[in-house]
Amino acid sequence: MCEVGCGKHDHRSADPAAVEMLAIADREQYATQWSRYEQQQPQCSYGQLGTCCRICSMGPCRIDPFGNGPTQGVCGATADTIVARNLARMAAVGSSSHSDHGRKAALLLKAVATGANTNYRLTDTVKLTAVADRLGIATDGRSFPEVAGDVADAALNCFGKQDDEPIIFLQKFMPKRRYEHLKKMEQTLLESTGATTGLLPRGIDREAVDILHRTHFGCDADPLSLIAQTIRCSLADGWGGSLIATSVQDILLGTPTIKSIQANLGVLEVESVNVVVHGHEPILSAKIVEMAQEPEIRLLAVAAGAKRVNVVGLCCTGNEVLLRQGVGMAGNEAHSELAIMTGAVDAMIVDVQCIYPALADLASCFHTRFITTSDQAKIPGAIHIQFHEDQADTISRTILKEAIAAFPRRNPARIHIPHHTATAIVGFTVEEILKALGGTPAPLIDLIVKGTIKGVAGIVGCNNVKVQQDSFHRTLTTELIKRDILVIGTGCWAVGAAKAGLMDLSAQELAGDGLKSVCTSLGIPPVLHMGSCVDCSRMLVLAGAIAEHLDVDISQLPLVGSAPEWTTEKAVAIGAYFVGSGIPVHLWPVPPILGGAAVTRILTQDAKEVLGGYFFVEEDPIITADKMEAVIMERRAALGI
Ligand code: SF4
Ligand code: MSK
Repeated sequence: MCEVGCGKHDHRSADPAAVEMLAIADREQYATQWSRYEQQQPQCSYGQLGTCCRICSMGPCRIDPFGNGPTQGVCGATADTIVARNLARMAAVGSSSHSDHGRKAALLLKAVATGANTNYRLTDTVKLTAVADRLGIATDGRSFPEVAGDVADAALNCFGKQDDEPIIFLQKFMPKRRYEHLKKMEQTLLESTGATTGLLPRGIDREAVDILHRTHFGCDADPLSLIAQTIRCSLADGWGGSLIATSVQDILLGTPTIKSIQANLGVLEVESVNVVVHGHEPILSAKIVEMAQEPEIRLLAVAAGAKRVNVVGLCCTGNEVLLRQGVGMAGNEAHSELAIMTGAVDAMIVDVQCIYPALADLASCFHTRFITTSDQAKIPGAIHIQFHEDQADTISRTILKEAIAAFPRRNPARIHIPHHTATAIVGFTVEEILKALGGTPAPLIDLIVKGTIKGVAGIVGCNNVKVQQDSFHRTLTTELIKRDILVIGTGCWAVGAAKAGLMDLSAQELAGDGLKSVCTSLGIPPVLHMGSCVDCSRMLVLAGAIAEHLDVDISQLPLVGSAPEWTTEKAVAIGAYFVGSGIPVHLWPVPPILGGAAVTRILTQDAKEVLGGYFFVEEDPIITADKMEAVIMERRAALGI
């Protein structure tokens, strides 16, 4: 509740729409992530430090890093071994989640290319040709389906190949100097430390399985090689699975373009059938947006007494349809329960990742149909309608009919939609950024060299109940643009920034004079929405384009990353592939590594020398901005600019 009792402030969220809904949650005694978090106190400090192990049945073992108790598990594993194994497993899960998403997109591309799936089409053939060219796949005189089939094969081969060559997407998209640097570092690590674990990923599936193997009881106990494999697996995500997901979705669904949208719970409409799409994979949700426009569905909605079907987004599925189809954004992760509490959500359709199981229970208190669609994310209490890509049109219609059927069952007395929305200019893909710059990164580089823009900060990640929702996102972002640092980013950060109005043109006024002048002349906000979590790969590609243009390594560029309210294992993988790509990354909350002194040193200090990127932790957003600016200024000085 509000600490000062005024009802306007709430330590749980910086978003006024959330504060409004939380007052209702308190009044109606709805359980939320915040109430369950309180019930979890005190949380296990061994878990927070990363020093608990339950890898085998001689455990669970736990180690107090301050020396109060045993210094080894039953098998002799040290705190560093345990911390490194736990971290590696987090990265393997995060990497697998993104990459399995990419695999499904690639399989669909193959099916569309061969004609086995006619529910989707090759929407963006310009992107198809660009990806094929980059991969070295012939395009001249060939049909688009032929080329698409080869692109799909190249992508799918990245998952399952068995030789030791780095995956083709990484080979072809990672800038040459970074690639050569990682290759050299593999050799240096071998010579100086005897670490034989490489850094360049051989196969997307293989690197995750490698972690599962090496962290099995009685395998790798060396923190250094465990961390090297963590980086390798994460690079397979960033320059592999996630890049494949982004590239293929652009080919199938269209590369996003710059557009204006509305963000926050106010996008829900009292008079319309509200359908919230939530999760990560846009293959279904894009189809739902499309089918909602069909005459049959529109007529059914009107017959049920509604004005129309209003599809809106949440989390990253929301980001995907927001960027491509311009649908409204209801909120980020911490808004998922609050959306249902408005009493105006007729159906929440979820696919995979970042979906609270609690949503099923909460939906049962309302008329809301909570519909799961993936066998990888089944939730007790939900209605399950399994999605199949080859029946996408039919299944989307079935789902929309469920939502329409729920509409008349609303209880008008329980409807409360906060009237908060903000305008956001979104859709800043690499293609759109380069187009705005005249087709080349040169103008952006000139501005950075002149100091008009000091550098670029990439912010990613989630909401975390341990941080006041969006508060870190808002303060850090505002502070960075004030210092003439262009902010780009994805995921729930992007939604938070959009809701805060930081992606509106009016946010130019918050920027420093240099950044403001650039944004004014280009007609863009100082905070750029680049997409969903897998679209962090767009940031890698942008960094790569700048590095290639300057013929320097990414680790020399005035770039810095942050995941200021991170929650998920995917964020661990993203952070690790940024670091592996040469970009320092700020994290808050503290990752579960502090119980391992050597692991902490490797990730926060040694990594800088080997990779150029490293992690740092900071709780205060202003001090974080100081530290991120310091990274940028250090790199500028090293470049002599
Ligand atoms: Fe304990 Fe070792 Fe088993 Fe972990 S692997 S639970 S440290 S005995
Ligand atoms: S949805 S991974 S809570 S950003 Fe991509 Fe948000 Fe984090 Fe999920």
